[in-house]
Amino acid sequence: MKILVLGADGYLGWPTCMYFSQRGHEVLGVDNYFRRYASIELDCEPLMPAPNLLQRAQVWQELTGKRIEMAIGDITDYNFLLEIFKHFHPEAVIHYAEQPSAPYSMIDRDKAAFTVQNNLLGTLNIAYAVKETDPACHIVKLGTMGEYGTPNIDIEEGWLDIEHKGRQDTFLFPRQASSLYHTSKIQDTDLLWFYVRTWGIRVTDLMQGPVYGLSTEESDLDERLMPLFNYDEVFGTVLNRFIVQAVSGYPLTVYGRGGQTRGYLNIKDTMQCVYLSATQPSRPGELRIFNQVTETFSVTELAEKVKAVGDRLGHKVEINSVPNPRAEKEEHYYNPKYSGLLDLGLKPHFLTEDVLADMFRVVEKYQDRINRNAIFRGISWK
Ligand code: USQ
Repeated sequence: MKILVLGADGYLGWPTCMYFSQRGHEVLGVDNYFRRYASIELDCEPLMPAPNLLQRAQVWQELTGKRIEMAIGDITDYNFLLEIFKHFHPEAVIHYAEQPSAPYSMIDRDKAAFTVQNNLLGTLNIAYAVKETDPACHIVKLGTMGEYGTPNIDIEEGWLDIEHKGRQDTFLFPRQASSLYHTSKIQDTDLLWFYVRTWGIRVTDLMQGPVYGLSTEESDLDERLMPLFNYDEVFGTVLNRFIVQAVSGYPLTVYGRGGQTRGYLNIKDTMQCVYLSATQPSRPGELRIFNQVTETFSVTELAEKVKAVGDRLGHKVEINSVPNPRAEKEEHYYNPKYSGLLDLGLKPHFLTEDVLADMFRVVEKYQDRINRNAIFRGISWK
């Protein structure tokens, strides 16, 4: 298949390019380097040095003989994006090209405005480019479990059957996010749902939980192919942060009471989920939604797991409760359904002690590069 990966430079985008390329698909990656520039601006650069996209594609070609085409540009520029579609004729577009950080979206008005503009305009442009060039092209959008929030009922996969005054209908599951970033993801889901109903385009929305992990089968070939791995407060996800904190002797930053429960998955499973979705597309006129998680943990459970493995490996891991900078429930019911991707063929990699120990070993190699000032600054939701 011809696969267009938007947001190809990010933590998940580059591994996705390699994953499809390795399996014989033709890949074009696009990125505007937002994440790199923002990491420099906020002094929170990734743990491992990451060659730029053109360099990584070159390394990939030297090692595998497979070519990944790259284009550097901004998908909120419609003419740029349209030219990409006209040149490449993708059969599926994987949409990661969003500002992905909740704390970033809460820094100030300008960063909130950037998040809204980038995430909504980018998504709108993709819908238009698909309609104008090939309405059969399947959009696989990375959504987030955070769109649902933490409701006091089970979280279904995207849709909820409602009975009201004796009548029934099916609606998108109620959404109530707890950051401006997550709210922008609700809005881009709504944009795509509108165009699915109006133009009959085909969309899969992957409601993903926080991802952890440092490597995939493909990135293990050469350290220059590793994902852009952030461990800082802005761009790092919680488990990745805890491993880096443990290695650098920084007490693990459990926010508040630590009962916040989320659905997690290994980066290797993100690759599988996106691949399974792209190769088994939704129907024209269908918005298909999967909850992309493999198991649930509270923040305290994660911290305890990291401490157990870290202590065994000779780190003296402390767990610290810091006042929660976010506005979120710290104790709540959480029961998401996530059978759709398993039905498509997902084989989960669960969070075992061996998986944690492997993460420790990789981070230990780069411990001299850890910037302790980036770990916690307390970007407040208030
Ligand atoms: N947390 C801590 N300590 C930390 C960092 C986070 O206790 O040092 C807590 C947060 O308060 C939150 C939970 O851990 O309750 C998860 O936080 P996170 O920073 O790992 O994840 P989040 O901000 O929700 O965002 C990440 C990705 C985002 C994706 C989302 C999926 O950055 O792109 O959409 O995970 S989900 O969380 O299901 O919404």
